[in-house]
Amino acid sequence: MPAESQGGFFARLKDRLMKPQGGLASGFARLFGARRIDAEILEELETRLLQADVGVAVTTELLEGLRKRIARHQLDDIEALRQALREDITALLQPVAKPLVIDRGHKPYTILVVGVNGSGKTTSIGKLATRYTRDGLKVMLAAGDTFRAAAVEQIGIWADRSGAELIAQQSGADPAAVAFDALNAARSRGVDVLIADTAGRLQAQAHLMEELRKVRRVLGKADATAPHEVLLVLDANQGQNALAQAKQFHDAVGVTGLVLTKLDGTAKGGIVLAIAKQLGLPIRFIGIGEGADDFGEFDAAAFAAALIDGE
Ligand SMILES: Nc1nc2c(ncn2[C@@H]2O[C@H](COP(=O)(O)OP(=O)(O)O)[C@@H](O)[C@H]2O)c(=O)[nH]1
Ligand SMILES: [Mg+2]
Repeated sequence: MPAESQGGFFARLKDRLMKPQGGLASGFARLFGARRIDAEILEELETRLLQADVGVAVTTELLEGLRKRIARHQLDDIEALRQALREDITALLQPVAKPLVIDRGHKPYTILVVGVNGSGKTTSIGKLATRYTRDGLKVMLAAGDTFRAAAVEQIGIWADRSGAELIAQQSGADPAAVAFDALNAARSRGVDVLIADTAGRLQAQAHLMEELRKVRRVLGKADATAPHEVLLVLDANQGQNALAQAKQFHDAVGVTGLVLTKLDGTAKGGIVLAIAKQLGLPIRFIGIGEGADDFGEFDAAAFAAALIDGE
């Protein structure tokens, strides 16, 4: 993304994390409002981190780091505390802030998108299609959520809007067959990026994981190197629950990257820190709204600043 629009994106990220209706950053902004460093403020900081679903492990680590520096008189005012916290959070997020690089050596570069129902898979696929077609790439979408008729319609709208091609079958079709056909069609039409949607809910979790494994396997039959990226889409509002989902999907299909959605207005955005620390999986993109442009690459320093700096 050009520097200019990336800057605009982070201004909006900050704005949306700050949303008065329970946004994560609003609590931090109030906390850092002109006060002295004392036991009470650290206590309050701890409470807010836990409320934001940062989790006990990361909260403890952050607080211990700050307490040590306070004891050594390295932080003498609230501004220094705020800056230290921002730097610590940046350092924690940095290792997972790895953008997705489309390897042009694979044609099509194949992205398999997984996640529970409602997490934002299809929307994120639409946003990705918008991004990549704008970059001049030829994009194809595979309507692999054949479970609901509405799902095929929804991805079709995104394909039209973004100018991506669409491969779909009737609802109830085998999603592995859709993926297989799509990969072959993509190859013969010279597509650069193929993005395959999947269902998020089946009769049972075991069923879903089995189906996803099959889609993965079948893609590998059409191209031994595919899929090149397995993107897991997680809804930040799920908080600690998102961590459990990630472990399940990772065990089943081997996740290579994450998309964290709905960071706009969530009170649980602290889960990003827990995910970074505990999963160590690359965070590729974040979603901050329903529109095509409410989407961008994950940047550790920008995210930490949006979280901590307040108004
Ligand atoms: N506010 C907000 N809504 C989102 C975001 N991403 C997706 N949604 C909405 O979440 C709902 C479910 O998204 P969808 O893509 O259909 O989820 P799927 O079932 O995983 O494919 C839709 O109403 C989307 O518009 C986001 O980043 N922010
Ligand atoms: Mg969907």
